[in-house]
Amino acid sequence: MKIAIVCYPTFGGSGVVATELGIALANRGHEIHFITYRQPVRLELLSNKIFFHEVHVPEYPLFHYQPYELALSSKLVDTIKLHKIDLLHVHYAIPHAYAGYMAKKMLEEEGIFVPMITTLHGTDITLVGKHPFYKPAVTFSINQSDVVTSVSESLKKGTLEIFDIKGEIEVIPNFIDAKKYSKSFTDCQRSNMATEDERIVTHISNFRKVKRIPDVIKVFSKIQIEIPSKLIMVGEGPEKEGAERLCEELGIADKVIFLGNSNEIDKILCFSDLFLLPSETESFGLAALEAMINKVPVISSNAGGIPEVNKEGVSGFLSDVGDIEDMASKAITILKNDEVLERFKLNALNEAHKFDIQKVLPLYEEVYERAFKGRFKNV
Ligand code: GMT
Repeated sequence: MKIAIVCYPTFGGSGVVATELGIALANRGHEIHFITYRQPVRLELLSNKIFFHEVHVPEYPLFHYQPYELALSSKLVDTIKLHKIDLLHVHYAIPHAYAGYMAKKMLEEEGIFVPMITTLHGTDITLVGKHPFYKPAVTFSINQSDVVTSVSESLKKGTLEIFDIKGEIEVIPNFIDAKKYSKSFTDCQRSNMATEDERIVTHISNFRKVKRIPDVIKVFSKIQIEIPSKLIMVGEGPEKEGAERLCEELGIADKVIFLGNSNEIDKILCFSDLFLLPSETESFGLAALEAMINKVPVISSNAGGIPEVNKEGVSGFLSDVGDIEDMASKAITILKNDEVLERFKLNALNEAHKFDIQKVLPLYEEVYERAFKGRFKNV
């Protein structure tokens, strides 16, 4: 099949999922066309099966806001016609499903019928999409999609509660390519980060409010009193400066390393002993799954879809949002004993395997085939 994928090209989970999905589909023989405003961060290799089409928005001084949706829908129309695309898969409802719908309608005028699959990722629903300024347009574009998928049961439930959805929402969980992790890194360079006797605790995110960055710091602050350890903070975002200040205030600045954005997540996770994800909400928690496939147990909140990924007492522990005491004491339980840590590490790996791409990819392929066969349905 020839599939156009629309996504955000940034470090966020939805862009990562879309990119990894496209690469995996190309490996199965599909022709994949990524359409977005910059080459996606995890899309290193283009091939004869993977193409990237950049959306340009020419600046015009009259416009207070440059019309990205307009440029995207035009680019979709041109690319779909030029490359004879069979199917459009948009990741993140805003504004991709909206632009996709416009492209579909323009193409229909020319007798071209392209089904649209919309995958909901979380913040497009739980944070941004439900805002009254966006809600009617988001409801409309979800309802106009030929197939709607959600990355967790929790997000499906939330979407049905917030929006007036007419059709089905199918849950297809996020995934990980387990094969990529079967060989372990030999150049972990753990010694650059911590001494032999120290544990390494890691957090990776976009440092937005929803990630509860101060909780990460406070939990670590309690851990390091009991257990010699370092905290590695990976990512960039609005909460980063405050986090650096909090480390100074708590007197732990020498134990916390802020690395910024990284393309070497796996190398960092390779020498990590524990992952912290105390988020206010998380539709899935891809970062937790990436930790787990690298044999890193997870201490998380029990919000949203996280319990579908991190299993209580198996791959780690879950606490109520904001319960710093509980998160710290559970973290210490895992970290204080080598055997316990090793058991949690193996469990984390085993749980992560349940989300192997080999299991999840056929679910998307089945959806594509169904949408393609029924492509005249919504005309
Ligand atoms: O977590 C973020 O702020 C980034 C966001 C995104 O849109 O990329 O992540 C969302 O989608 C990921 C991939 O499906 C999920 O793993 C994250 O849980 C979800 N984030 C939230 O729901 C807050």
